[in-house]
Amino acid sequence: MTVSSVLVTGACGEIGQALVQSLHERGVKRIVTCDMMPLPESLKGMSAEHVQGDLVFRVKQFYDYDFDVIFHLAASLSSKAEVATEEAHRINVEGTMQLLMLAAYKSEKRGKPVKFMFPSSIAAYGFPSAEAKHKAGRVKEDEWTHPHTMYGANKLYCEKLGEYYSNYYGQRHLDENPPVMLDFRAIRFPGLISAFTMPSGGTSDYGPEMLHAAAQGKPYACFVREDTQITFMAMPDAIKALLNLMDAPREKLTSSVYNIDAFSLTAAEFRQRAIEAFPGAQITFEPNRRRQGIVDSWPADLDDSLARRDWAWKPDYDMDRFFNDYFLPQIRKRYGARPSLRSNE
Ligand code: AKB
Repeated sequence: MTVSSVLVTGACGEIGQALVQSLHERGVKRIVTCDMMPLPESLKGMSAEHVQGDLVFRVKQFYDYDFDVIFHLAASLSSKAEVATEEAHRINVEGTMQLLMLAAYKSEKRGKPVKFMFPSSIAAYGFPSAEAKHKAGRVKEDEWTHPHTMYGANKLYCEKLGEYYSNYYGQRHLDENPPVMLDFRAIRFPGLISAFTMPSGGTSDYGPEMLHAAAQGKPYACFVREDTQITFMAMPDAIKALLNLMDAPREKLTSSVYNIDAFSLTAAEFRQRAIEAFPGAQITFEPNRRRQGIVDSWPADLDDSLARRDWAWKPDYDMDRFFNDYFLPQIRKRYGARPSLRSNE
């Protein structure tokens, strides 16, 4: 699909930075970025315009722009959202609703659907206990959607809002000549790990935090138990998924919301991998009751067969390839050899 004009909100976040780079490499003509933060130096030549500020108050400005695709990545993540719930609701729900209304208006006006790409999350699920989660195994999109967190509830509700604005907004679908509606597509992401950026405010952060700390020779106290298990994915696969779903023909899609999966491992297995790669890494476990509760409510594994069937989803990185072909080579380039280990190596 030829995309000429794109808006990326949350462009300075982890997914945002990687996505802007990929859109630029694809030759997208005009990439407009929006974030609370100034654009990092590395992205400056790639964004035609950077709108800095609170999205909720910036959306009005975008009524003068034309976008083929909106990637709405701006969000307050799960751990942060639990300590500032009202603020999280405003960012996660109000921001999304404002943008959906913009996309609905633009789709109708130009007579062509604006694609609205939305990163949802494993946080949309909620198990009553760690036992129930392990018993359930791989979870399908319509199972266990009882989130325990503000962030998860926000994501699940925004999926519903997206479906509403795409299909039923103002009951216009019942008109004799229904207007063109927007095209909403969401992915429920597992925990993501980038070799280039660090997450902040999330609860799956213990995975990337542990690996980045080990690579830098810093001690790390993991905030969840050793047996904690959720599913993770390499950042390049997350970007590939967003772009593949964007490119998928609408008629092939049987859902607006898709699970994607790559590899599932426990915090103890993460530690083992980190120690093998960085001998001498100091990783201890000091579970935090509240953050532990959040990950205990998230699935250990996702069933992504719908995405595999409808738009040929397949991750490039399983657990071994993630460590050997992506994370370790990149992270070694980034941090170099650890001074504290040089004498032992
Ligand atoms: C978080 O931990 O909040 C996010 C997520 C799993 O959506 N990384």
